[in-house]
Amino acid sequence: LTLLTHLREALDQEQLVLYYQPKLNVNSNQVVGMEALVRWIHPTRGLIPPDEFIPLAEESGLINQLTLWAIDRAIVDMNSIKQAAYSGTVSINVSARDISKMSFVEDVKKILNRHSVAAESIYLELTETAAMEDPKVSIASLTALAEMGVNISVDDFGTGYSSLSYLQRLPAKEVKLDRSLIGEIRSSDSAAIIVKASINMAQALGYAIVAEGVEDEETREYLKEYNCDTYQGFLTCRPLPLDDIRKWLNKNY
Ligand code: G
Ligand code: G
Ligand code: MN
Ligand code: NA
Repeated sequence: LTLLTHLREALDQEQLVLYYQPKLNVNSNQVVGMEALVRWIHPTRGLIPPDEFIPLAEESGLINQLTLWAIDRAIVDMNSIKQAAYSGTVSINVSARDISKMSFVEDVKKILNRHSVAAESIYLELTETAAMEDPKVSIASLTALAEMGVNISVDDFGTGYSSLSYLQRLPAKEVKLDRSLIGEIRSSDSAAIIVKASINMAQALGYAIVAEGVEDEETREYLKEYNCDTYQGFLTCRPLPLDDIRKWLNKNY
């Protein structure tokens, strides 16, 4: 059997699970959201990271089903850990192939309705490259989602061909600065200048900023100084299974 056949079965047999990583306010460390990150718990191979099967899902078209599953599961999971310290908003990663279909908009709406959840409580993350692969349909579907109230988030900003001029064409609420830039703040003056300028420009354009991959307190201090809104990173919490996230919330908040 091929890996793809196994992946199809995995999706049907609940072998895919979502891990969650908190998104926190840079100043207060308040939890403002969670990012869902898929993992494959393979019966013989153990934990398989998304880099090893998402490309396969994208090529085969299985990604459409996988993404809708992830949105549904993330909503159910977040409802189960909503508490005083955490409102329950959740970010799900989506691919070019998801947004290149207008039917995606209706599919998302159905999931939100099924769970009676406000569109504003989900963020859909995608890279700019993904949005520009089939810009006509993608921008139309993203715009329809944004008009419904779904938050659009631009992931991995600062890598590839992402640029602030393309960004203007997307109905995004949030921009996530890639961890390759954030990781260099301490050691490289130019990286620090780029991060600071990107934060200023993106905020002036009206976007909320998330710094990804914050691994130490010193980097967080820089981000405070730069007025960055929120961050994610190993400094505070790695992506964890739902039960461990629940424990982490109970212990820390
Ligand atoms: O969490 P981790 O480092 O393993 O994630 C690796 C990559 O896989 C990241 O780029 C992330 O955006 C992507 N990824 C994780 N979960 C999903 C998912 O549910 N759907 C899609 N399309 N990509 C995901
Ligand atoms: O592309 P995307 O931003 O969705 O990918 C998120 C990936 O980043 C996940 O695989 C997650 O495990 C990883 N990640 C999250 N926080 C950190 C961090 O502080 N350091 C590093 N190296 N990776 C991180
Ligand atoms: Mn992401
Ligand atoms: Na990213």
